Formats: sequence, structure tokens, C-alpha cells
Amino acid sequence: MLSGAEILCRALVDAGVEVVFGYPGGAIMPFYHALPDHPQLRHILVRHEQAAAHAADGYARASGRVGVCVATSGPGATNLVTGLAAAHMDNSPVVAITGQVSRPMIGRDAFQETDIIGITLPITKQNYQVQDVSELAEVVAEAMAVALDGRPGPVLIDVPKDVQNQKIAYGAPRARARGQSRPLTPGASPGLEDGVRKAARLIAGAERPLIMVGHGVILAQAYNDVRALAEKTGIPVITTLLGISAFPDGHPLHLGMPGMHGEVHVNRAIQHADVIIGIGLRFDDRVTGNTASFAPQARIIHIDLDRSEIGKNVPVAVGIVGDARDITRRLVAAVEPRWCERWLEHIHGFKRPRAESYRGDLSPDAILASICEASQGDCTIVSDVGQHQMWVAKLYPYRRPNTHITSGGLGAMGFAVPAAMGVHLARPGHTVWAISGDGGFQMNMAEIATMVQEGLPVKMAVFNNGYLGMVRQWQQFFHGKRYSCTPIWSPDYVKLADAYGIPGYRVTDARDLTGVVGRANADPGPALVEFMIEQEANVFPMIPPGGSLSEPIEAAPAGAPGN
Ligand SMILES: Cc1ncc(C[n+]2csc(CCOP(=O)(O)OP(=O)(O)O)c2C)c(N)n1
Repeated sequence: MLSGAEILCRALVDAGVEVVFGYPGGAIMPFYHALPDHPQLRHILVRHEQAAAHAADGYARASGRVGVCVATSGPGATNLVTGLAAAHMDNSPVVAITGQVSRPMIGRDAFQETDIIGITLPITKQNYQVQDVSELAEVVAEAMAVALDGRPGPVLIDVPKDVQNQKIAYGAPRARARGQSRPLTPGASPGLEDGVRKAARLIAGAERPLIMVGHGVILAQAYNDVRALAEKTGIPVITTLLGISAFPDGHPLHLGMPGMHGEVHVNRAIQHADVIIGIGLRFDDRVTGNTASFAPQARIIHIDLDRSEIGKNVPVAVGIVGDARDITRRLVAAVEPRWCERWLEHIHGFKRPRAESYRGDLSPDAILASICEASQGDCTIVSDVGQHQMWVAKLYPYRRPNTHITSGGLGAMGFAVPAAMGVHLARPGHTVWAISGDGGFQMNMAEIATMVQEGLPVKMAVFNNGYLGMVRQWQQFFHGKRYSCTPIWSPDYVKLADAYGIPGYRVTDARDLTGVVGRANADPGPALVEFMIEQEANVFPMIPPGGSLSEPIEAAPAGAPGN
């Protein structure tokens, strides 16, 4: 006979789980009591449950496997919410396990009771409250499968404390969980062959075609197929924020990032294109700007695993539902070889010298170049949210697949530091840099303690501009430069690092970059580097919210600093 808590552990082990991010408390204590008997499960004690969810998300994105987080009922469970919402928006397979008050207490406003099922309903793919121990093993197995199946996403399992203490004979779950790798769903769409044929015809007749690549390409590991499609047809490739690193940056057909902070030539290419092949992206508003004026001449071929995405945000000429790798492979077979030299030249003609908006040498370019150099280009960059996120997206040269990880859909500040811990655990031995602004870093910097206690050698970079920079930039452009509540004080990060017993550095001069970043990178443990960047630097170009991709802002308002 095993208790529910023991079954929970066994079911996780049976599902191939190796790492669990969590934080104990009253309603989840039986699980924590059982945990030491399952050494196959490495538990990472975070400092805030939000970090557990982000870390599980980072682990999932880096490994393609399910990331697991655990919290107690009430405040523990609600602290997971931001992380689950981030995983939901970016289709990351996370399973969250929450303790709940015992069944007879549910609905009585018991101590630390919250309706986490109700709260997480819109931000999970599915959630379960386990009503009897006999369901537990099956529910865990099913949750693991649901998180990965098709379009991935988070799943929550709420386990009342008395269910954790119930005893029953354990039988290994029947469900489909073991494999942990994402199943392909070839031939998912009934009109698939027809769709591929139509798409191939549109591509053959196009004069100004583009491929737009989103996160679905990374989730489906369709890198080689997308590259084959581009190289067989010569069609230039655009990568969305979450599609970055799905196509090599230095490739002659790679154009860059579209949308609100996309390069001028990329957005112009979209506005001039006559056919767009969108693979695994949802054409969200940060990519399209005002949809009424998005790609006015283009017929759109949209390939997506989720039927409900087709035609949701932009009108589609050909929609093909299915796995990005499978469909792209079929498309490669169906298209005739062609080249788009003149179109590519045309796009390069749209290029503008980048509007520099920082004074001095300690530019985001220089900082990112030093990080790339220190790790010889072989690291994963996990960015937070804000101006630095855009610089990290646009300026770092991503050569390997899935080496750029960020909270795209939710845009959750505080993501980078904990998510980077998850990435490290998924890719031990590989260098991981968490790059944050001084605002977002302060949201989850308590996780340095987790890194120290658990021995996670994450490298942390803080771009310190003394402001909540991206909001300050919007205030500068759209609120008459009224910097309301955006100047932000920071502690002395070098002393902070010292307090945690890790190396800490402050860089004020570009001449120190190589030495300092190299030292931080080579240190065997976690390290923190603060970069004192230009305070009122801006991210250019910029499409105003709701504006057209054709009308970028490329300089600060006249008379204002930061030009
Ligand atoms: C949790 C959360 N709160 C608020 C915001 C709104 N927001 C977006 S960017 C930003 C400023 C970020 O400042 P900082 O972390 O210093 O980075 P910077 O923009 O200066 O690079 C804010 C407040 C958010 N995205 N997430």
C-alpha cells in the first residue's frame, strides 16, 4: 500500500521526471515527506513559487520535456500564476502540482484555501482536482501527456491533503506518458495534401515571397526543414521574437525580427511581400502592428498545429493544420527550386543604418559581443522583458537552434533569472546567461540564493539604466516625457553578489568588457555582472502601438535626450 503522496512521487518518476522546482507548505507536506524516498527526483528549493513556475518553463523550453513545479495551497498556488500564464502564452509544457486543503474543508474558506482550479482555468490547457487517490497515478500520467500533446502548454494538478494521505495499492499508470518527447502528428489536417499543393502553387507564382518563422518551428524542431525550404526556393526568412534561433542569424537568407521593434527592412519587406509563408506563429499584434494595414499585398499561407489559429488574426489564403516539421517537409518536396535574388536585393535596399541611441562605448552591441566571445558563441541567452530584451533579440548572433529563450506572449518581467536556472538543469555543462534590466532583475534576484544552495552556475547580466527603461521610452514618446514612477533605484549589485558569496562585477567602461565578462563566464559557479548603460537609450526603430508597420519611428522626439 502506498500513500497518495508516495504515488505522486512514483508517478512522476514513472513519467521520466528528473527535476522538480518547488516550495513546501502545509497542504503539500505529505508530498514533501515522501520526496526523500525518491532520489530520482531532484528537488530545487526556489525562493518564490513564481520562480518555480518560470524555472519549470525554462527547463521545458530548453529540453522539449515537461517541466514540473510544486507549491502548497493558497499563497503557494497563487504565486505560481504568473509563471503558468507565461507558459500558457508561449506554449511551454509545464505540469504544476499544488496541495489543496482536505476534501471536507473545500469550499469553507479554510486556512490557505484558494480555488486554484478556477483561477488557472484560462491559463492552463487543462487542470484537475484529484478527488480520490485511485485517480492520482492516471491523472499525473495524463497531465504529462496533455502538456506535451499537440500544441504544448501548462497543466495543473490540485491534490487535497487528505488524498495525499489516502492509501491504496499502486499500479503503474496505463496512460501515454513515458516517452516525454513531443509526438509528431503527421497528416493531422484532412485538407493537408491539397493545402500543400495550393501553397506550392502560390510560392511558384510569387515574385516577393517571405517565410515568417515562429515558436512552432522550435517546438517542432523543424529547423532543418525550414532551412531546406528557404535554400531550395531562395525565399528570405524572418524570425519573430519567439522564432529567434530557429534559423541561423548569419545565414544570407535571414532578415531578422519583424514587428514593433523589428528592423525597418524587415517590416518593409512584409509590407511589399506578395506571398507570406507563416510557419508556427500566431501573427500577434506585436508582429503585425495594425492588422488592417499589415502586409497589404500578401496572400498568406499559414501553417499551424492549432486549427483555431488559422485566420484568427490575419486573413489567410491557404491554411494548413499540422506539425511544422511534417508540413514544411512536405512543402519542400512539393516546391520547385527557384531563387529570389532580385527580391532579396530589393529588401537589402530597404536597410537603414541603425539609429544609435547610446552615448559612449558601453553599448548593448558591445556587451552582447563580449558575452558571445566569452562563451565562443556556445551559450543560451535567457532574456527578461524590456529594452534589453529587444537588444538581446536583435543584436546577439544566434547560431544554434533554440538558444534564445524569453517570455514573449506574456512579457513577464522577472522571467530571466529563474528560467535560466531551468535552462541550466536541462543543459548541464552548457553556459547560460540570464540578461535582465535593473527592474526585472530586482523582481526575482532572490533566486541567487537558490543558485548558491543548489549549485546552479547561471551567469547573470544586469543592464542598469536606472529606469524601467521600456516604460520610460513610451513615456518619452507618447506621454510628453513625463517620467512618472519609472526611475528605479538599485542596490549595490557587487555587494549583493558578495552577500550571496558569488563573484560580482560592475562594468562602466567598454575596455573592461572582455576581461570581466570572460572572468564571470569562466567562474565555475553563478556570477553577476552589472553593466552601467546609457540611461535614456532607446530601442529603435519602433512602431507606435496600433500603428502600421510602414510607419516606424527612428529617432526620439525633437529636443528630447536619447536621440
Ligand atoms: C511583471 C511585469 N510588470 C510590469 C511590466 C511592464 N513593463 C514592461 S517593460 C518594463 C520596464 C522594464 O524595465 P527594466 O527591467 O529595467 O528593463 P529595461 O526596459 O530598462 O531594459 C515594464 C515595467 C511587465 N512587462 N511585467
